[in-house]
Amino acid sequence: MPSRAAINGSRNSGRYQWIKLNQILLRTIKMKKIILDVDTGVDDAIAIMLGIGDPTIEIIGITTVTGNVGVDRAFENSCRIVRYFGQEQKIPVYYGARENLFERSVRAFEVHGEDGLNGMLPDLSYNNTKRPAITWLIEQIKKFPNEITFVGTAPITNLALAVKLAPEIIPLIKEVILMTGAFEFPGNVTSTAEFNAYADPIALQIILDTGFQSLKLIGLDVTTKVLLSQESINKIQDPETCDFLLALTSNYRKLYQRLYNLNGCAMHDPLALGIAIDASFCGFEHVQVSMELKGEHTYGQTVLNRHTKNKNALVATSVETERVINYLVSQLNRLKIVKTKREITKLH
Ligand SMILES: [Ca+2]
Repeated sequence: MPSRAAINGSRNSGRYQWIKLNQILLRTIKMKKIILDVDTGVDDAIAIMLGIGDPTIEIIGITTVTGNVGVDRAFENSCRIVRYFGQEQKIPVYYGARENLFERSVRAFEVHGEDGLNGMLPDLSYNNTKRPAITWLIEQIKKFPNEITFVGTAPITNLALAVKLAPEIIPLIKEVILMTGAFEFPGNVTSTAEFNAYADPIALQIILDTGFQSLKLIGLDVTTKVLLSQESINKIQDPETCDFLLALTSNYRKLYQRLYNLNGCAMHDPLALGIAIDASFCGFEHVQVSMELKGEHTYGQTVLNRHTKNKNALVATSVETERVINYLVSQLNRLKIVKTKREITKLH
């Protein structure tokens, strides 16, 4: 008869092997390499958090651009979020285009606050090196041909510049997924234009003309249906992460309540990253999309055409709202805030 120690040893060894097997499986599954292109306001920050939380993807880097806020702030905010969750050694942040290709300046301070994160992270001076985003982007796409999914949740200036500078990368990108556009839904900057499309419609037209292997557009038609409510955030078990998310989204949720009488704020950017992980969250239609670049009242509109053979994009037309929110909350539940004492002092 084997001794208790031997049985325990055998159990422990079995458990150890099970954990090892899971780790190996996870590494095998975690093959999806993602570059996240952001203009970090509130929902970009939550997309970054989702990317950190989901163990099945690898965010190989974050590129930043002027959009909701200027690129300096977008860069700083992204660095802070990555650092706040202890990922600064794993997820590098790069500094992208200061100017959009279109000269009209548009920001989203009403939604995201002057600093993009509604004053939620302390104003610490980090020694973040401002490594250039566009050259890094080109290098990575060449280094990992047909492996990289590019997820853009901002005006698409960085990728447009990259494909103009190095068109040889175009067939090497596995997939491009963009939070952009309002197709059969009103705009959120003008009555017809969505923010990311409006902020740089010339860049978006370049992307639409490029001919990627796969281009998915996740517009307001679906993102406005995915609402993160206080009740959903309260399901997050780690009290610090829960409090952080409640505070981060507070103004944003109030704005949705005031403007639209809705309980919860739209998860535009997390949905785009979610599609990179599980495309079945949305239904898609293969269509042609063109940018309105001349209209006095319709500038920046994403114009959808079903009546042509020249299709250039898959546009999201439906979304499984509850499944997306459950997924988002489950991944955010994995997060743990990592702070230094100095940061805690500054927060209070
Ligand atoms: Ca964004």
